Amino acid sequence: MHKRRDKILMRLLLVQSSSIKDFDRGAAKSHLQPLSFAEERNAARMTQPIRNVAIIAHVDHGKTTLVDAMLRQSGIFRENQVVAERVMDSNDLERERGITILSKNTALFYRGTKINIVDTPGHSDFGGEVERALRMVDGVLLLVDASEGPLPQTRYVLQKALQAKLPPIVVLNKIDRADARTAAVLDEIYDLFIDLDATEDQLDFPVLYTNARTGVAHRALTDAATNLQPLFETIVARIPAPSGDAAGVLQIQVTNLDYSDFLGRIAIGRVFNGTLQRGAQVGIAKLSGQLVPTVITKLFTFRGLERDEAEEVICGDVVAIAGVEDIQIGESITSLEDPAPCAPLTIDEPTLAMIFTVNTSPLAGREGNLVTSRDLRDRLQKELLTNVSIRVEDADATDAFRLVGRGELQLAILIETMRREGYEVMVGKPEIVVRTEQGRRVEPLELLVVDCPESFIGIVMETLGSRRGELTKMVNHGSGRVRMEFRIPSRGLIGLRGQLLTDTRGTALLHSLFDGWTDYAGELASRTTGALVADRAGETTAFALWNLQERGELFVGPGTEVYEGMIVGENSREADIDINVTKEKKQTNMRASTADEAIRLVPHRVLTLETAIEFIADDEYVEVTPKSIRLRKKVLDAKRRPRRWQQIRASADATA
Ligand SMILES: Nc1nc2c(ncn2[C@@H]2O[C@H](COP(=O)(O)OP(=O)(O)OP(=O)(O)O)[C@@H](O)[C@H]2O)c(=O)[nH]1
Ligand SMILES: [Mg+2]
Repeated sequence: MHKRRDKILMRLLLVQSSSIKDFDRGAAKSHLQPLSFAEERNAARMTQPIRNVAIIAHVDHGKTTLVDAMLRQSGIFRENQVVAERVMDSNDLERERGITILSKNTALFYRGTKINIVDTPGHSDFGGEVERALRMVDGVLLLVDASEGPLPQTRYVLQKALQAKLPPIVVLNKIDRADARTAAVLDEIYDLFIDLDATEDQLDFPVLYTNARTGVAHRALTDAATNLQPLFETIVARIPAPSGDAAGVLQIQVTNLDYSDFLGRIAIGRVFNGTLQRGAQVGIAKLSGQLVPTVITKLFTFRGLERDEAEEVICGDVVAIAGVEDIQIGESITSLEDPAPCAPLTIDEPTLAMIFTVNTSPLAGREGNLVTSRDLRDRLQKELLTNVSIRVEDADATDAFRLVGRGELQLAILIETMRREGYEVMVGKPEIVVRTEQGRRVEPLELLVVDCPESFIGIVMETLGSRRGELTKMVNHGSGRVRMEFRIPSRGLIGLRGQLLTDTRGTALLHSLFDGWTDYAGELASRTTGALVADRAGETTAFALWNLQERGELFVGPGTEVYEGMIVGENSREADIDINVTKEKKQTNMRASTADEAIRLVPHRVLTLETAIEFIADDEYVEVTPKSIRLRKKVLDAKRRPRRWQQIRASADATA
């Protein structure tokens, strides 16, 4: 026992002395005043002080930027290390889109205290990531943009944090913005806390004012702070130290999975109790209730972007474990003799479903190499292991799966990831999960905030009215923009973003939040335009397109390979029409060159994955391959295809 204690003390001293220098070096490097060394070292402590904190906020309020600044100032990077901006957004899609998709762990040292940080995504579709992250921590930094104020996802993440009884530190970020309205936003935050039934204790939150870009945190808006020291101090002072007994029964809960080419699957979790030692015989408490014995051969702790191999990890810390292949999120690692698994993780139910099916189009298999139903099934099963907020069900048809997730973006990100891996897949129109509760049909409801210039109020109200949105609040900040709040069935949100952006010439901002279940509201209006459908296979010609472009908006340019039943444009009228886009110009004596005609072609609309998904109707698919995004009718053969407008007529006649 004594030997072990000495070992720990020794390590602590090493960590503490180096980390104090690190922080000051980091602060100095960022042209800030070096800090004094007057900190007393508490070498008598058994374990190193630790704080575990998650950063939560609405999308784009600056979480990842703040983590960047914290890492830099903690001196975690080498002197000459080149570090990308928003370094925690490490996967390709995150970097391309500038958003965080997956929660990620990092750790830094502030004057001898290890601060484990979880950076979380702010977009509501990734709310499941936040729920898991909260399991790992003892407190949160609630970031709020000093100009935008609290938005739906601020409410969601704060609600989850308060429910988990995690003390918050409020950080008003982007105080440098010209339109910052810091005092008013702080009032709005208090209102939000009260609205969420925060307790007295929870209301007594500390407030910091930050510019995450320059890495400065103020305790009072006008004080002379020049670095993030006030933030680090507040974290150490106000986030409770982790509880647990290092000598107690081992309890670890896996809340995240990672993968490394060298190490295979890596399970990340918090040690709630006991000490995990390398080589230890432990039990994995499966979600099924089984206890599976295993030996832990490789453990790591976090340090900046690195992971340090460790001999043991004591309760309170966050550990990464390699070599346990079939471990899953939510499962516990515990003692074999005296098992005490952690309570299972429960997270909100997903509400949006989409059919994924193998690509059956005539051009299938040309661009991707993973195209069979088997490939698709395996890939979706793999996704389930890391993505706890989706479900996969077998759909009625063969070769089709029903994916249930949190939102269009979440599913679009999955599809985008799959196409980059070489998959071909077709997806159907997203549909909202409707369920029956005590004999009543209920559907999910959403709290929607639309922020737009005053001049567009009318059109926004009209669009939302047609989707059964109910205006609950309208605030005019006097800046020329208004903020309107609606309650609206989640179904009404499908394709809404695209339409409102068109309605408001790209100026509207939309934020939504799942807000419970409501009685099924009946049919909603769907797309009011028809499709221009290719009536034969071939290659598009400029001549044909030029003749057809009056009909609506085209999605393809000249020289594109098409097939019968492929959608090549949007009709400006309600009905679908079949058109020949491959027609060649007849040779005549007239001197009109094809080049002239090509010049007069209106540029076609380029569909992105998300706009394609928003566009399609019930009888259509988006065909996704590594190189192309095509739209098609479910039934390709024109003669066998049901006509959408005929069905609409029929149903209208029936009710008349
Ligand atoms: N002016 C200003 N801009 C900031 C500040 N902090 C962050 N930003 C900018 O805000 C944008 C979003 O920052 P991120 O750090 O990606 O925000 P996030 O909260 O991590 O976003 P998600 O993870 O996608 O929810 C970036 O363009 C940042 O440069 C700040 O203090 N002032
Ligand atoms: Mg982020």
